[in-house]
Amino acid sequence: MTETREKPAPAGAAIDTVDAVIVGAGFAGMYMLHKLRQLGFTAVVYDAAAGVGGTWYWNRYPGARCDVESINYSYSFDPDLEQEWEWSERYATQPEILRYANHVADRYDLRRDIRFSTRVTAASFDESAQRWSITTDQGDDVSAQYLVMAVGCLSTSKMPEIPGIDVFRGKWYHTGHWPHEGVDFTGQRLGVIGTGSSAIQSIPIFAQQAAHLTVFQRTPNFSLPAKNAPLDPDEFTALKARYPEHRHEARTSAFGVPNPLPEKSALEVSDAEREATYEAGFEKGSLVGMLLSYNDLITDKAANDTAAEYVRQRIRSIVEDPEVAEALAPTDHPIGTKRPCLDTDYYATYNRPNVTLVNLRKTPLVEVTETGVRTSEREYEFDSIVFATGFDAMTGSLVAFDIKGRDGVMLKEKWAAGPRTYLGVATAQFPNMFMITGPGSPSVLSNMMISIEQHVDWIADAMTYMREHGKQVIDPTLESEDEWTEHVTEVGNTTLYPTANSWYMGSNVAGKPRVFLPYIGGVGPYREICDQVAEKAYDGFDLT
Ligand code: N01
Repeated sequence: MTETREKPAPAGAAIDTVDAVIVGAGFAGMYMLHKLRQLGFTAVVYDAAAGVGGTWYWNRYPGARCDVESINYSYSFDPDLEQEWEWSERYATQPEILRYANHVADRYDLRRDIRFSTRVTAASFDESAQRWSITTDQGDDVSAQYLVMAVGCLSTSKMPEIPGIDVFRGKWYHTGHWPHEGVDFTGQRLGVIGTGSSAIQSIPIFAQQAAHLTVFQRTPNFSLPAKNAPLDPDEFTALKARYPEHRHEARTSAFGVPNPLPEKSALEVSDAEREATYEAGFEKGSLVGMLLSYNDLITDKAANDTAAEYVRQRIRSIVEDPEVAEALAPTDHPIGTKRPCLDTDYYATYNRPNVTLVNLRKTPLVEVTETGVRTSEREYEFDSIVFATGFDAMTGSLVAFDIKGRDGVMLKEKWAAGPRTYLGVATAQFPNMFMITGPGSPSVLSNMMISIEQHVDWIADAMTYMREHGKQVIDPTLESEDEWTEHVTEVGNTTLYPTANSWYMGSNVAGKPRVFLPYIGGVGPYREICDQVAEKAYDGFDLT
């Protein structure tokens, strides 16, 4: 017997046996559930949130929006869904994206198989039954043939490693867990720690509310103007007419959005030509557009320097105080090697009289106090503090609860020196466990929607193959895992990414091994590799 065909339980009812347990009800988990249902598999989804949407459920800070264009950041699996949904802006806001996630949940009646407000607490592979046992904090104890981790790449938030947060008498917030009712900082003295994407999006709005805003910056980040605007309905209609081609271009591209690959090096053109190219890229409001201005921006430091300097000049031209401008202009990492941002009025915000930038490179943070924050230089008093300090990216949520594979091996122990995966979708000794956009796959270096759909389809195909071929267990070989893990590192080392201290490298989390986590071989080539593995009867996996 290779499959179970139980009927899905009615909403809220206890379930004890399914084909698949899916952890996470974000875009990955939602599509996985839909796909498995279509194929006649039974599945249940668990999510700690009270609703669907994953990252878009939690990250409700003011200004949160996607920096992949709306026309690309949506599902492509159903042409009817594609045609009926209308995006209002070039870059959709968090509320609009969450509405979309809820629309999808309603449209495909997904909620009846999702257990909300339920956190998975442990999963272990039972060798005798050849199945996973999964427990939750709500008392569920489920047996599943497959465990699908749809936990998201940026979902385990991270606080700064400074003492005193518990003694602060004002209010504090993390951008990744924003209160649903919103927060109004009007009239307040507000401190923000961090200058990554979440901070860069929210700071201009905080500055409009707060009596005074103090931003604590450790590393300046490159940011380009988003040039956000309402979507032109005629243009969107025209795109809808060619959505299949558009999606095909995205699936075969480098980063999961249609963009021609550049042929020229930044170093082979005249200064004037290069300047004009960067200006066009900068004015376009597209990260991929800017980073794909030339073919060597992420591989050659001298080429990268030309783009980085262009952006630094633009920062200097916006920020009036030269000392503040210098502090905001990143010089410690090549552009693109820490996740760059798209913003609306970020740099101009530092021209406001009610905004102060504190350069933590000169005066490091010492502690949070009862009344604010103390640096090596002085104390700052606040009514509220916002921690925009990011996430334990890519692996944090995969090791957040105990996952025990064959011979009692724990995933967090196996990955103590860094994640080891085959194709970023599976890891040896954890049979029948799949990861959607796991480490070692393009994931965060791509349009997540494209990568999610690719993994879900691939996993569903693998499960169907297993069912059709009377197989019970699929497990990558150690050899294929070693080869892939080495390949991910090798390709990463051909780029400038490893030269930066970034969450791509795990270096934002104390004690985390320094390993390049995503796969930079390109979305299109990666898809081909995965397809070839499937075509060769899941080459590199043991199927029993
Ligand atoms: O987090 P981050 P984020 N003392 O890790 C600082 C995606 N995203 O939530 O760089 C002082 O980027 C830290 O400083 P440093 C996107 O992929 C997408 O902003 O480590 N500072 C950094 O400045 C993004 O990259 C969207 O020196 C400390 C900041 O906190 C990812 O999520 C929107 C510190 C953390 O920045 C994460 O973004 C938002 C300390 N002890 C997010 N610890 C869009 O689609 C940390 N910091 C637009």
